[in-house]
Amino acid sequence: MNNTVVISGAGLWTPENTITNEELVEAYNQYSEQYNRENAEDIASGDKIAKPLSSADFIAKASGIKSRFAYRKEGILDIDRMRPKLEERPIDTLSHQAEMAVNAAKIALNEAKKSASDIDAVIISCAYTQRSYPAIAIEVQNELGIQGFGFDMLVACSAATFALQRAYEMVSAGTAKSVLVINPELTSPQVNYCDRDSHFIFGDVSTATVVERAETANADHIYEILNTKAVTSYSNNIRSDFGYTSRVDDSDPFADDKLFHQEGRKVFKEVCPMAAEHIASQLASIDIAIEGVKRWWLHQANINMNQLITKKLLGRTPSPEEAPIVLDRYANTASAGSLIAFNLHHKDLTSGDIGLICSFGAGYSIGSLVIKKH
Ligand code: CO8
Repeated sequence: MNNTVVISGAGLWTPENTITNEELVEAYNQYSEQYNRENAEDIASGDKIAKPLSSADFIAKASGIKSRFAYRKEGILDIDRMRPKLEERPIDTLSHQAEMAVNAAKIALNEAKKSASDIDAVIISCAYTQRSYPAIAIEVQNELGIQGFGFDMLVACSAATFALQRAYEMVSAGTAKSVLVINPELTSPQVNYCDRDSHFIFGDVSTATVVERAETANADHIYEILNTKAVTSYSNNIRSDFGYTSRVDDSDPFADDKLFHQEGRKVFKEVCPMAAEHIASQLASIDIAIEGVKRWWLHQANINMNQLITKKLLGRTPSPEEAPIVLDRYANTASAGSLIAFNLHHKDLTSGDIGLICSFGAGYSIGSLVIKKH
């Protein structure tokens, strides 16, 4: 039996609302100036630290981010709120994250020329899920009318690649015939819009991918999964500590450490060499030369990181066609970044072309798949 496993459909759902650096910085700076005025005495006595001002130019230069999408814009730019306003939905209504997931899933199913009856497993994989149970995947499975099973998994920035690897293994082993992997990245609720160093980093988006056997695939664009590789290495440099015990550990469940926070410089320095080494050893293990990779769909956290990693690998700066960047419009979308790049930049490849999907981030975690166009 032919055991070849393929990616046969990809979907990208983008929220309608955009927030530019300028809009975000204006709100943050107004908030900070108000904070500094209101806390002038404590700041003067050293009891509190003044909030530094942010700059749209700094953000674009340091990260490559110019704008981001928000599932809900209301509240984010309100200096008396500084967080999105998400209405609570009744339990008989599709949850926000399931809605994002379904939107991307329908596009991926259409691209794969599949219907619900062709799929028998759903994985929701992302940086946060809206609740613990019932799994968002089971809600999505129900909404789409899929038989079989679904489960949620969390691996921060590597959630998408790690889930694709699990899908590959399930299809390969025969425990599922076709798997829908969905990444509804609703990051904005965990962004600290009052923190100058991180208020600009994230955006919301949803991506979806169909993984199945080559023999059942009939899409226009089919990619054989040649190899998968994952590694994790514990680090406290990127953390988000809100969890189900926040209610009982007698700390402030809304304190800064409960939101996304990081040592950005350390992450940059430590993750870039890890990612370059990971990719080089993966390609070497399957006898593919670095220059044999036609397209690099890399994680989208910081443009300078991507340039450093690809330069380490190629010995030169890749062209935008070779290593597409979507950060300028989408910002960092946690695990979805490499798949946004894939969604927007794969249809021009021709039969035999090789590409690499790779994520890197919190954990630390790195996940990658080498694929070949049929
Ligand atoms: N405006 C103006 N100035 C600023 C700003 C700002 N917004 N921010 C910092 N500065 C200042 C600093 O204070 C500093 O000033 P000084 O030199 O006087 O001390 C100067 O600019 C330089 O600051 P940094 O050294 O911090 O700036 P960097 O050049 O390192 O850029 C970055 C900061 C962009 C954050 C960069 O370090 C970076 O991108 N690092 C990589 C981080 C990364 O990839 N992290 C991964 C996070 S994502 C992930 O893993 C998934 C998590 C799950 C999703 C969570 C969703 C909420």
